[in-house]
Amino acid sequence: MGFRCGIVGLPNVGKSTLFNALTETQAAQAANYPFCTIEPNVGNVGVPDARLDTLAKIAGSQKIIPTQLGFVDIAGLVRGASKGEGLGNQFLGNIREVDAIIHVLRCFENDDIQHVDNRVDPLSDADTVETELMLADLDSLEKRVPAAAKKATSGDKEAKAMASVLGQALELLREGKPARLTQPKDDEEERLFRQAQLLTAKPVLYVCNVEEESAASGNAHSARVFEKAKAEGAEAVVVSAAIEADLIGMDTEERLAFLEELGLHETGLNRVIRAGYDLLHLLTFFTVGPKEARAWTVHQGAKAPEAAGEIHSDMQRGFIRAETIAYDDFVGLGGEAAARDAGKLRQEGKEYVVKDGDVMHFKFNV
Ligand SMILES: Nc1nc2c(ncn2[C@@H]2O[C@H](COP(=O)(O)OP(=O)(O)O)[C@@H](O)[C@H]2O)c(=O)[nH]1
Ligand SMILES: [Mg+2]
Repeated sequence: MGFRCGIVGLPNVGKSTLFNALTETQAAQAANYPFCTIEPNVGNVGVPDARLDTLAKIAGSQKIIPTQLGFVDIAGLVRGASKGEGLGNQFLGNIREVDAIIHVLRCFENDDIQHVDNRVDPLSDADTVETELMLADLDSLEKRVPAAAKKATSGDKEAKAMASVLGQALELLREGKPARLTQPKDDEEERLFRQAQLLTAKPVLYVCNVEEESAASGNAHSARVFEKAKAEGAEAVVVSAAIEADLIGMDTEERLAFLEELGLHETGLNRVIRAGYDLLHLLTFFTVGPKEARAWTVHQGAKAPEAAGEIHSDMQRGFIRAETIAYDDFVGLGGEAAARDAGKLRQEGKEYVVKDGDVMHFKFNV
């Protein structure tokens, strides 16, 4: 399906450093996985998940294949981007296409690296970026809302629902608030709202890029970002892009020693990837066998045939049932055969809503 997070932020805050670390480190780590950089600024990375290793060990799988998440390094945000300044239009188009936004904020002091406004102030930086995104949404809605309202007068149900959510979003933006505060009334409005692809409707993760010494505990700048995130119901993580860049090319042992020295338990990248994944309201299910243990991604709320379709469209088309074992049962009982004997292998049909951690095996006929 290909879920993507777009990395945005002002120039010189560490976006490309983070993006390169994400893709290069993962490329080296996932040696048995066909890593792909689709375009120079787009890369897919494996989502770290300890459960997959546990399942593979139990099943004696030869190969481990993590599920993937896409990242896009989106350059070109400057003040005035919403009016086409800099790479404005291209920038906005790139953001429109991603599912979630990773907003990198400069939280490190370093006189050698120029800040566009000659000061380190992540909250003000965040405002600058968010203002551009809100202006762009406002601009597009000022045109779309009257058109939608006109169409709604015909009595068409979908047109009415669209006019309602877009109208709500426009009100919010006029008050200087992001469109993500819009409250769709039902699933239909929710779907139409997503379809509208407003920039400020996308979920946001703030990444505080701090100096090396603050990677473990954050600093005063990142603390302010965390407060902001909390007030907005958004997520934030602390990373040092410089450390992540240093980790490129180290083997697992070197990496662990280096991280320990810095008081870190895992790479910041792992935390960014997982937080990005959480942001998208996704869940993971597994397929496990002697050949490979593999993780797959679907939206929360997806039913069994849709999950089957992630593996192959034939499996969705000819879906019969899904033999399903909960992760805890699979691990607790020690594998598929034992879970089956204990009556923990369930036969689930078309209406089954997939749960995070399900180990699944699809029966299909085409
Ligand atoms: N000291 C320090 N420098 C950094 C850090 N992250 C990025 N930089 C440097 O800041 C400059 C801009 O980084 P870059 O990733 O290209 O920023 P972008 O414009 O947001 O893509 C480069 O010279 C980086 O080496 C960091 O965490 N600490
Ligand atoms: Mg860059």
